[in-house]
Amino acid sequence: MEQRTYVMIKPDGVARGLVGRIVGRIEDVGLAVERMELTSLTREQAAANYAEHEGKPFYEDLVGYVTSGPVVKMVVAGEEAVGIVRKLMGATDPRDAAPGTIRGDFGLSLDANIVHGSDSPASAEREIAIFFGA
Ligand code: IDP
Ligand code: MG
Repeated sequence: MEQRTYVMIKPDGVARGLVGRIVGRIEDVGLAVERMELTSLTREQAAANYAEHEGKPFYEDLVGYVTSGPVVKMVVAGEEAVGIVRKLMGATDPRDAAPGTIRGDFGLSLDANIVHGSDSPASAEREIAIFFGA
């Protein structure tokens, strides 16, 4: 099924100069970047994006981290885009992420894990609205 997903290169990915390689991996598997912008997130946007984690011990650090520097936000489209981007990203903890995945190859820690991708088509719709409007 043709889908859209929200992808964000987190501050560590931008700071380390990984934008081109990450976009390349997305394009290599035939997905299309429909929107892309280098920007800084407001606290409100970060809190809305991670609302499911509110109250967890890492929540404040996570919101602080993703608002600590510029990110690259994207809308990525294509056949099964949501699941394929999650596969490209690899496991949440870079220590568990397989080699060949973005987090497996570049991630340094659980909070600095390079990239965000929506976890379902419903999350994608919600997140695209938060970051790009309706
Ligand atoms: P995901 O990014 O793979 O979807 P989530 O469970 O949705 O993973 O968590 C969102 C983000 O919060 C993760 O990418 C990671 O940066 C951070 N995170 C998740 N679990 C922990 C934790 O236990 N400690 C610190 N940070 C965490
Ligand atoms: Mg998630």
